[in-house]
Amino acid sequence: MKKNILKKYNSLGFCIIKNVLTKNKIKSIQETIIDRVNLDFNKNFNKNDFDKKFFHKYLLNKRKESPEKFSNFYSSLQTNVNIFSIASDKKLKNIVKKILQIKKDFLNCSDFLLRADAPFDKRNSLDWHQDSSYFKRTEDLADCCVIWIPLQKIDNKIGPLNMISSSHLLGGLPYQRVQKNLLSSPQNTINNKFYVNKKIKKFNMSIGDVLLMDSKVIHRSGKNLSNKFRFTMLTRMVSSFNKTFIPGRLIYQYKDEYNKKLLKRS
Ligand SMILES: O=C(O)CCC(=O)C(=O)O
Repeated sequence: MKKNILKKYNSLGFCIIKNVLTKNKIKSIQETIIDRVNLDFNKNFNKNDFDKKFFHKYLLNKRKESPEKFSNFYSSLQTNVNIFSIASDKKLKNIVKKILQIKKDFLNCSDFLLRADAPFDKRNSLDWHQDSSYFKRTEDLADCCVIWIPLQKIDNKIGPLNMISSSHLLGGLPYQRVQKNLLSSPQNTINNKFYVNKKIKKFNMSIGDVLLMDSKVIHRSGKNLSNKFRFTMLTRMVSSFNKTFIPGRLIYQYKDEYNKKLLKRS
């Protein structure tokens, strides 16, 4: 990684690194999604169908017609091992270590997720926020790096992430938690003086590129104006080298009621 990239990350709060993940790795994740669709909806999509309009059209219909089934499909992917394997990609780890300025693997990863942002979606699209308000793994917010990995080519139509340059320098801002309804994603909203009339930065990205962002950068979902889902993988990596790291398990709870409900459904 070039020195000017670290400089850029420190001053703007984000940077794009090209060709971090191999096309084959991204393809294997696309195939994992296709396999899950085939299993959950009893279909026979081909492993090369990921970018095809008919594949996305099919999924959009399922999301509308059978929201519960779609939600099951989506949730099953969240803990898929192939998707999780991105976090241990050597090249990615080395880049994040340089960004967080640690020499050894004192990298802890949490809040790993796959997003599937539907065209013109209003339910799960996130308005302006800082990730530091959602994910607390370290007292020193500079020790947390957000990683945004698209599974498709990103252009203005499908919607790049929108960010405000150097907004991380504002520090962790006060926020209010708002949830419009049970189906929509909860949002940690910040005062609009921090984003109104500010210049929005967004990047086109190719497959294999990775966006790295300080967890205090003010950002929001890009509008998906295409006719396809926007599939992305996201995680937050924190340095656990410093004493400010907050240790803890991801989730270790017996969610009896939740599990019973799932069993009844199947
Ligand atoms: O990918 C997106 O649309 C937004 C993701 C995001 O802002 C987040 O998870 O914090």
